[in-house]
This record gives sequence, C-alpha cells and structure tokens, in this order.
Amino acid sequence: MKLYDDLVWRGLIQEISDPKLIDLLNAGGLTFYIGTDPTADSLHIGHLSSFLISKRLKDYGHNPILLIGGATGLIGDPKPSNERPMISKDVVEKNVLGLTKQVKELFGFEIVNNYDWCKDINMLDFLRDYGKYFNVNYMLDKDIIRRRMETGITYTEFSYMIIQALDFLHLFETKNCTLEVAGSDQWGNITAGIELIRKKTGKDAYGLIMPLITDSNGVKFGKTEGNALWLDESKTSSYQLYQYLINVEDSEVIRYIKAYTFLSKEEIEKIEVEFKEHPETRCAQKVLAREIITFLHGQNSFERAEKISQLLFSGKIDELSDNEIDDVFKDAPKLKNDNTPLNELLIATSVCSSRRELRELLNANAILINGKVVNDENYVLDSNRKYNIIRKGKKKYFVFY
Ligand code: 629
Repeated sequence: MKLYDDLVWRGLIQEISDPKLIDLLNAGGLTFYIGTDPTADSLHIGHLSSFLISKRLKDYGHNPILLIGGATGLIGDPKPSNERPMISKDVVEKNVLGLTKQVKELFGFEIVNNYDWCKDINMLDFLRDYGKYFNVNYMLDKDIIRRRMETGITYTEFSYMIIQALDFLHLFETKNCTLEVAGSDQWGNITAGIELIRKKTGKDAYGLIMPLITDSNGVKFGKTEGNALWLDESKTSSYQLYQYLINVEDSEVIRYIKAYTFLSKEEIEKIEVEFKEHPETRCAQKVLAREIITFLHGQNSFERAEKISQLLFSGKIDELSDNEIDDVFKDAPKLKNDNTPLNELLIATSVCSSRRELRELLNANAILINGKVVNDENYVLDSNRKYNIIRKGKKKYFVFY
C-alpha cells in the first residue's frame, strides 16, 4: 500500500496543505520535521501518535528531523484557553536534556534545538527579518489566537507563531526540509511557516496534520483523571501503561491499533475479525498494550506488566515482589498497620466508616487480605510482612505497611 493510502487508512491524516503532497509522500525522499516544546522532561502518550508518524514516514523512505524547542519552550505556544505560566530557563534546559535523551533512545533520528539559531537573533533583526512578513490581521485570523481575544494574550505568546515559522524557514534553507508534521493543534503555526517560506524564497513547503485521537466521549487518548501517562518508564511504569491500554473502549481499540502500532493492514484486519467474535477476551486491547509497551520499554517490560496484571486479577498477591507491589499500588492509599484488630484498624484508618459497614463487608466476603477472603472482625494483619494489601469490594485497594 502506498504511504498516503496507509496514513489515510490508519486515520492519521486530518489535513494536508497542498494536494501535491500526496505524490511527494508516495515518492519518498522528503526531509520533514516535527517539533516538541520542553514543557516536561518526558513525552507523554498524547505525543506518541504524532511522533510515531516520523517513524512511518522514515519507513517509507523520508528523512525525519526531530526538533526540541529550547527557544520556543521559553516563550510558550498559546493554548486556546489561557496564558501559560512562564517556565524558568533552568527548567527548560533540564527538560531539553531529558527530551533529547528520550527521543534519541526511542527514535534515533536527527535532533535539532531551535535555541541554537534563535539565540543569535537580536530584537531588531527579528522585527526586520521576520516580523515584517507577518500582517497582524493574518495572525489574528488563526483559530487559537482568535479564541484568545476574549481571555487576552500577551505579546510574547502572540509572537510564538513567528518563531515556529522561522524554524521551518531555517530548516528549509539549511536542511532542505520541505514538510512539517504535527497534530491538528499546530495547523496555524505550520501554515505561518509555509507562508514565510513562500514570501522569503518563492518556493513551496508543505504541512501535514493528524487528528486529535480521542475516546468515544471526546477525551484525548491517554488523558486520565490521575497524572499523565509518561513515556519515561520511571515516571509511568509499564504496568500502569498496561492497565490504561487493556481498559480502552471496545469501540475505539481497533482505531488505536491502526494509529499506535506498526502492524500491517492484514494483521490488523485479522485481529478485528477475532475481536468482533470474542470481545470478552479483550484480545485487541492486549495487542495494543503489547505493541505500545514493547515499542516503548521492550518485550521484558511488557511481559512483566502482563504477569503482574494476571497475578493481581487472580488474587495471587503473595506472588508479587515488594517492588512490584510498590509499582502496582502506586496510587493506592498507604496506611500504617498498628497491629490492632480489623474492627479498630479499618475504622481508625477510615477504610470503613463504621463497625456496621465492616461487618456487612465481612459477611459479604468483600474484604480480602493479601488475596484471601477474611470474615473475622478480630483478624490482626501479619506484622512480619512488609505489606498487607487489603481489597475492599471489587476494586478498592489499601496498602498497610
Ligand atoms: C517549534 C516548536 C517548532 C515546531 C514545533 C514546536 C512545538 C509545537 C508544540 N507541539 C506540542 C508540544 O510541544 O507545541 N509548537 O507538546 C505537541 N507536539 C506533538 C504534536 C502535538 C503538539 O509536541 O504535534 O499536536 C501533540 O500531539 O501539541 O519549530
């Protein structure tokens, strides 16, 4: 299948700046770039689909450049909602180091940092050599800027698109980079770059944006009420990633497999048939988790996460090591075991609101300690264990130490 058809089939094309790009994508040989600002020292799963595109294009013979926004990170890309807080220079520097290390390990592509060329542009040159090409009405017409007219936007964030545009011009002139790729929120910044290149050089450059990937309620893929799902394993463990991925909705999982894996059309269609016949096996979610976690953290990490999940599901808490318990129950309440019986301990720690509630739960076999049902309100936790895991009802866990 040709590249463009493959991207369309995977639901990865929201818009391209010029139909001419279709043949150029299918022909291969383009140098393109995708950028990310150092707002943290790790990418999160919301970045993944657009960064995976750089690998898809490379696999079809194009030449990727990954840009880390050491300069733009100091300015802040305007969001539709409100002004970003300014990030300090040393935090930006720390994040640039973290992101550079991560994308090098994950993708191994050429990396550039726009601070390297922006740092030498003084204010007067910026206004003369770049600002002169931006009509304010053109800038105000960008969706995100227009939406910020009510809440207000500073000159700093208003200027952001000029910097991203000069990045594209810089890469166009120094690396023959003719395409910028991003998620849909970047359309205004990309078209600003295409315009600047056309005005300055008279030549064509191109943009490609992918749709925001959301669930059936419009919530961004990877957005959880807890903290973000980081690609850095030390911030979000493979087990936590596994728990999120194994629970994505049946209605969306095939779409996610297309967007987040490198399985072929044939392989995905085979999974789709099997999944439609036996959705209860969650075989599609398992494939999604396997492919993403193996790509990010390797086969061993995936197998470990799957094993821990199976142990937990079958209540075999005793087979979990202490650091696996730390990982699995990272977000569970940690409570001190004072060696009193359940009918004191669970009320004192507010696991239960009263002895009556405790007795109801015990009679309903709804209190499990280290994977085993307990019915005795005078039960005392085993103080020889580093951890005692109490499960209340179906899903609520408490870690006693
Ligand atoms: C200078 C900075 C450039 C080109 C791009 C940039 C970063 C860009 C941006 N991107 C988002 C980010 O950094 O803010 N202005 O978090 C993010 N991107 C990946 C996808 C995105 C986008 O890193 O493009 O759509 C998220 O999927 O929001 O010369």
